[in-house]
Amino acid sequence: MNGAEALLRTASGAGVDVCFANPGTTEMQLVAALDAVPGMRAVLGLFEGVCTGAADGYARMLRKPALTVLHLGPGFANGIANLHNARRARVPIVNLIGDHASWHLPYDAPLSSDIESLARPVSGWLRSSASAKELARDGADAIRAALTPPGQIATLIVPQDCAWDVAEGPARVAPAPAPAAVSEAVVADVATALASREPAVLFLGGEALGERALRAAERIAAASGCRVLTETFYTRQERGGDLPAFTRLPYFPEQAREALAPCRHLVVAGTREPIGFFGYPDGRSRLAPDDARRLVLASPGDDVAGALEALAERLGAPARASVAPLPARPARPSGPLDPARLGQAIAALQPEGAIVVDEAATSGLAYAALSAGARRHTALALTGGAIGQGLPCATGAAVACPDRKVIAFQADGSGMYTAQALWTMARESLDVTVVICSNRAYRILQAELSRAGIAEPGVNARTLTDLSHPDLDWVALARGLGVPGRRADSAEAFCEAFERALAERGPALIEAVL
Ligand SMILES: Cc1ncc(C[n+]2csc(CCOP(=O)(O)OP(=O)(O)O)c2C)c(N)n1
Repeated sequence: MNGAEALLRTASGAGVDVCFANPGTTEMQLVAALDAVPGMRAVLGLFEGVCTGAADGYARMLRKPALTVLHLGPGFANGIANLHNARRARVPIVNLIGDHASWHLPYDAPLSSDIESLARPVSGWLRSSASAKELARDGADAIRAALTPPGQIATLIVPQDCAWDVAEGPARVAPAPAPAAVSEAVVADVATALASREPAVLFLGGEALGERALRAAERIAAASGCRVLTETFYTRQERGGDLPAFTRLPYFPEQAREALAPCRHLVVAGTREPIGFFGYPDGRSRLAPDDARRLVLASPGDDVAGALEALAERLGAPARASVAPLPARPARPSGPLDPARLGQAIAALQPEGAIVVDEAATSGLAYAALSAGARRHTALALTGGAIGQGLPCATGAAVACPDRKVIAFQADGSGMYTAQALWTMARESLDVTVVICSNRAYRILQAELSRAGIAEPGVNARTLTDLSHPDLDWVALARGLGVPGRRADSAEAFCEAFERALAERGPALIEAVL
């Protein structure tokens, strides 16, 4: 057996059996090994950002890594933006990057580059393999590193001679550590602060947005009177049905500061304290009042749900509490299509158990609130702000969960970064309904121009924020990539097209003209 096969047998033995790939000559032994190892599923992405974004979506749903196989420095570089998002999402991914044979490297062949320098900023664990005999062990270490709570990106550079030389066989992956238990002292400290009944906010993110944690948070709110706010751009949130509907922290800093005040105690669980997405000339970064006391109940990598439950117990909370009535499912809308009606339609019609990937940007604001009243679903958001994540993430989520409907709620500008994902959806018959918010603009940037005081943007500023001339034809683009598409320009037409897409299996796209 060669090194490549030993590596992939190691992965398969650890249950890592999906590979999102865009290979080249340096990865040919890895490609061949994908067939030598039974049960491996290779999925081709036509751009590396599709592979890395798909690995992110897959990991969010299954909490285990997929492999990516990427070609040298340039191929990896094409995948970095979505690895940035995945790093922010704290998900496990194992990247395998082929490199030239070790003896070929000194000659600086055309595709040679400093792969380690490219990989380091997005990799929690990084290694270049030294020999075929060590490759399987390196792979096992990479998988364990990826699965170390809360989850991280592990990147293994595979010089081609390591892949083709003879190896000894697969290695065993040591179990990753469990999430760390939060100490009673921390729980007691937070309980004392909340019991003071001074204005307090419980800020939930990361693993605190799962069902157990959300129900515990509701009990804490009932017992202490604190307010609960959730992260703006979460990795994964369970929503709808009978789950508590907490307010999401607004994106713009003025609104976020208003939502957080008044607040004497800021208790953070599963994430970090909220920080503005950007700095503005006012020089402020933090969103909670400066004089609020910061308390970290549980950090990423801790047993977040366990900590919230312990806090609820400590506060003597009732076993089941409800602090606000459950929002009603919105009615099916009618009339001209706009972001509000679009959000209403999706929230009204989305099926039980859907996975909703939200990269709808400004068109998704209404939906973000209304979806609290939708049927029970799992929502995935853009964690790192690097746009072009939605369609790949939906692809990976659909590979991970073939029995659940995936809805890719997608802004048009962001969608164009990685539109190639549609082809992978078609080829793999993935059950994804793609809704394109066709506002034909980089609307958020137009809003930012006006926030910067530019009331009348000049011709260049207009050019750089407008997507018309020519209008993108998403139905034609989808058809060209193998996905049937329809265009809707009224709420009625959208609802009809959406229901039809939901009723069928396989990918479908609706261009919602806004
Ligand atoms: C990789 C990357 N490139 C550029 C940007 C800057 N950027 C932020 S939002 C945006 C445009 C978003 O437009 P669209 O997706 O159509 O959503 P809309 O604002 O119209 O709702 C751009 C270019 C970014 N965030 N990430």
